[in-house]
Amino acid sequence: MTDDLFICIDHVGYAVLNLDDALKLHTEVFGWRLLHRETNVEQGVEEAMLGTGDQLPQSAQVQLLAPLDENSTIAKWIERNGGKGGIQQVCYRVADIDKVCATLRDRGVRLLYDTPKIGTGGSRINFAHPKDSGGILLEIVEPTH
Ligand code: V0V
Repeated sequence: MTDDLFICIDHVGYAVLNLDDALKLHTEVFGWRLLHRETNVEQGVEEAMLGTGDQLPQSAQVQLLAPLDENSTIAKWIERNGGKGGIQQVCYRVADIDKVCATLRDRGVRLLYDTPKIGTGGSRINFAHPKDSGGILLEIVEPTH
């Protein structure tokens, strides 16, 4: 057991305009394998997780995030980015999200949610505000297994 806060980079999240088009590019051209796909209404996204293994969680996956509607945080991000997709977030994997969130709060980092929300595959997620993490939207995930 170490004192490390984070285990590894879990995934990098790409905002995309159309999930099927982006999937075609990232699987057929770049050769990633589609590991998981779901709609998360609370987060306003249709998402796909890409990796090299057969099941979650893989190290350093690629997550494609398409907006469900114009109110989605992803739609707002794309609009602010001149109507184009791009890297919207980086996600760090943790073993105990409640403990890590408490430590980050103690260190002055504002987290977006008081308690974690549900993310990919039933995982528990929270986000550090970009203003407190060097301008990068930082997601923290505790996978289900
Ligand atoms: C906004 N800002 C960003 C940013 N989004 N900076 C870096 N990366 C981003 N992705 C900056 C923006 O330019 C402003 O800077 C400032 O933050 C506040 O922006 P705002 O317009 O006032 O706020 P909003 O409405 O854009 O909201 C920003 C936040 C929002 C971060 C609060 O995007 C949010 O709630 N995100 C967390 C949820 C999320 O991203 N869900 C989709 C992924 P200036 O102009 O003031 O300097 S769902 C997911 O990852 C799942 C399901 C999963 O992994 O399992």
